[in-house]
Amino acid sequence: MDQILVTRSSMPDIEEYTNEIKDLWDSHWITNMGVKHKQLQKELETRLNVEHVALYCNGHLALENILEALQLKKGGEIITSPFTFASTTHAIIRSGFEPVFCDIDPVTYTIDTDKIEALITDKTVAILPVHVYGNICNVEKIDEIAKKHNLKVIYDAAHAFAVSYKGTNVANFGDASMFSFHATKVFNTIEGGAVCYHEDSLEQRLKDLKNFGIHGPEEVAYVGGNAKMNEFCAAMGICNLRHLDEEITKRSKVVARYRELLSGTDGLKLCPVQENVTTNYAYFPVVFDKAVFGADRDEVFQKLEENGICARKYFYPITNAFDCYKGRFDPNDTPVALDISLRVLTLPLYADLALEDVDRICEIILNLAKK
Ligand code: T4K
Repeated sequence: MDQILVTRSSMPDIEEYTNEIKDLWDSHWITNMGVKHKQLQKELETRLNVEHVALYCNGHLALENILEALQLKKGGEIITSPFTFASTTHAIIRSGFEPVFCDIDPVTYTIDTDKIEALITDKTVAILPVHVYGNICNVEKIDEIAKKHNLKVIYDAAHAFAVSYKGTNVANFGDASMFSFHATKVFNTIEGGAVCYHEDSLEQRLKDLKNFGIHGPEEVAYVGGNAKMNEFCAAMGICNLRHLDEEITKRSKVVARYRELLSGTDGLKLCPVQENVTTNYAYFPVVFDKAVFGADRDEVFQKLEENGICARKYFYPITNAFDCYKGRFDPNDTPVALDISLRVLTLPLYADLALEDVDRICEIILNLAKK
């Protein structure tokens, strides 16, 4: 039996993709903001209904670039949560800021907005919340806190492409949002990412920063790197965008089946459906309580693996417990995040995951439950 991995990249038919890239053989223009790049950028601005989209070679560099472009005071503190992928915290530190870790809400696993204000000091320059698993942060409360304390808000929306709240696409919240278009995401450009933002003045700075800081033929304005999206990735994005709605519908069926089979099991917690949110069904996290369920996360992980099913411990360890930050942060400062990270497992989820496979995965899990 084939292995089932935590996810599988969505890809268009090969003919559709080869057709899309044919004209690149005529132009020989294969990177540095070519026609595909421009087309995808425009299509995303329309789709997300946002003023500006800047495309990147990946989400991580998109995040580093927006942190740089906002010209925040270097060395300043950025309030964020540790229950996320390595990228979020690394981007803050690599960009010359100090992360200040706020605990997470035990229901959505996003930043606990009741705990943000106590962490604000005269060094705080921004808040960087994560729409983790595509669960939307409390954007209204974050906006209120940011306005009151004059802070910038940059969302890590890596998981939240195509998600909307009260009819507004999430790309519109805060000063900027970063999306990942990595192969593992609901919408992929092979590797890729984007920053969505409102302020016109950021446009040129972001363009310069992702292209070595080059502002004109004879002017280098910033110490920039290279973070441009190439034409082959942009072409993949153009193709995948055509199928996005269909992809999300297929994912919704997989999630519905998981919910049908796992909901109501004692000691097994699923994320509730968020009110007023149109979701993208990006991840399916399950949190185990061994005392009630009968097995812990690691036992479930192991049993699935023995059956060729590779679930993942997203997000364990939490970023403030990483080896590379040993002694610098204390994961006990964020006890909810620490606890969830020890008990969570994200189950396989992708558009073409067969419902029979979902049944099998659930059966293996439920067989571990206390009888
Ligand atoms: N912020 C957050 C909150 C993020 O989650 C991420 C990325 C970022 C920022 C940074 O965005 P990017 O710079 O990556 O655009 C994966 C992804 O590499 C990473 O993009 C993602 N988050 C993270 C949550 O998951 P790994 O180390 O788990 O990847 P890997 O290679 O183990 O792949 C996972 C599964 O995906 C495989 O078992 C099979 C499937 N897969 C993988 C690849 C590479 C495919 O089907 N096709 C593929 O090409 O990090």
